[in-house]
Amino acid sequence: MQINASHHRVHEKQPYRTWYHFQPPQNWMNDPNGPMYYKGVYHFFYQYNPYAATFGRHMVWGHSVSYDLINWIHLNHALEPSESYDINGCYSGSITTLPGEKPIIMYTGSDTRKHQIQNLAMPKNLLDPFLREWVKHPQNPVMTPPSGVELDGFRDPTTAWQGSDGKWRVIIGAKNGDEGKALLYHSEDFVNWKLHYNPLYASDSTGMFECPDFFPVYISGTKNGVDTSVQNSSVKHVLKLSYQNKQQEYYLVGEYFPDQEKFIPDPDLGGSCMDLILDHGMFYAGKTFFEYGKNRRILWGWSKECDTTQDDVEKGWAGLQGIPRQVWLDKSGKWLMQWPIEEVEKLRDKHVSIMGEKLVGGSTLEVSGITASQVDVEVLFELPELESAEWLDQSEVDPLLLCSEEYASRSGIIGPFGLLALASEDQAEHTAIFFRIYRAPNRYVCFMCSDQSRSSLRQDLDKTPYGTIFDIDPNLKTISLRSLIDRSIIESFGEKGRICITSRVYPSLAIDKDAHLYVFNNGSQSVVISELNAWTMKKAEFDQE
Ligand code: DQQ
Repeated sequence: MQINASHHRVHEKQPYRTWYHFQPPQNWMNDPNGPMYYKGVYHFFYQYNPYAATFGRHMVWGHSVSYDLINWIHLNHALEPSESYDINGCYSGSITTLPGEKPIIMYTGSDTRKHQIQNLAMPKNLLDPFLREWVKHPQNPVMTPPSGVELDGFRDPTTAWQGSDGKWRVIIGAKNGDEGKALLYHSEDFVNWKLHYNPLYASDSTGMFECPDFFPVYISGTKNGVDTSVQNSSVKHVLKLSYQNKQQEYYLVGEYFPDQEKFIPDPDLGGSCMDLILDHGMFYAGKTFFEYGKNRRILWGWSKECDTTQDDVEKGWAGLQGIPRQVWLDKSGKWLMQWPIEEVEKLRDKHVSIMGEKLVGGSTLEVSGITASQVDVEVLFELPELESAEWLDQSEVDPLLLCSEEYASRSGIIGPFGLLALASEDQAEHTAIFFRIYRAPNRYVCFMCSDQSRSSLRQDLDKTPYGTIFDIDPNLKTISLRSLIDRSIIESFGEKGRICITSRVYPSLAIDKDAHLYVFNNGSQSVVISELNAWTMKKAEFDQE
């Protein structure tokens, strides 16, 4: 039975509601759950509070379906608290497709005592193309917190994978104090699960590993994805963990040895590479799925609001999902690449381009002729000789500090250069997404930042700037930036998807027709806009069944 959702009307003037990023009609949404492609239909489930625009005690699994991952039909909730084992919330989980094309949800229930336990649910009718109704398994719960794990720190099952011995394996996120654990369970029948004596991975200072995700990636550098159960010499494995203490998405690339149930992360990347983080901005609880038809692995992630709870209540909603991203292992074998799924390009409408335009130091150029509040923009910058870059003493570098303090407006040598998105005409409001290149002993490094500090004249917002530093090829001639701008979200992809940063912003002037988009260069060396293409984005369709 469907919970009677609150009919709080979403505020009429909604400059921050997105045109093409997924959101339900109203109320609070957080983690993506159980994404899958099944018989021609994409399913997307999500943590949802049907009663309010804030997180609540009775979280349900919202459910929407799509034929293209861009236009969606919202359905009734797939799971709602109803039994003693999930009465305090149906929390995050995943879907595995069992032999005979039978999808099964494993999700965390918060029980009568708020202990976290794992449960199963199956579609009521496999012939329903939208799999609208889900039935909870009679043997729930199938896992309860083992010893050495906190009773409310045992959640978020991954998609399961099957070993060559035919057994299913699944990871459950867990914690004990500051210790995070990726617990591994085995099962012959998906119902009776046995804890493996060692966690697949553990750390001592991260806090809870929320929303783990574990999947193989080809080492050849191809963009093709691979099924979660594949294990052979052509793949490495990625273990993605949402560190609760840091509220950020970390991942490890390494070797998985199923016989010993060991995952050994590759040794330190060395150089100036920081920890591997999926997205340096507001992007959390990510989850991937493999799509057979198009042979790709797709990542979803939740982008939380940075305004106040009061704002959310007034808006009547909170939470967005990033545009789904294709993920693959870079040909270096060291990090993941991410790129918005090609389907988003269907929404591209009015197009403008700039070719071969030199941007001298201190200059700004408007990208006019588009609706700058919802844009897909791709720009390729031609760089000057890297030898001219300024020196950086890396021991003193904190990228976040460097990105802040209106760093984009200060002059350097090669950069800062990039985009001013959602800018007011006088540029008093803008979000600067930019690069700056430095020399370091034996190498060159690049900063990429997304700086919200001037994103709004409003004072009561979280405007923390985001950024990172990464090594670049000393022969690098060009660097690329793509931003998906959508009213209150800017997803940016640097260097063809090597670095991703998602920002949430709430301009007070730069809204609707009053938003502008600029390219800028504050480095003393000129950079050339080798090619820039920008498209106004059409509205995606979100229908309620
Ligand atoms: N959100 C869910 C949990 C998960 C957390 C509850 C991560 O299952 O650990 O809504 O954002």
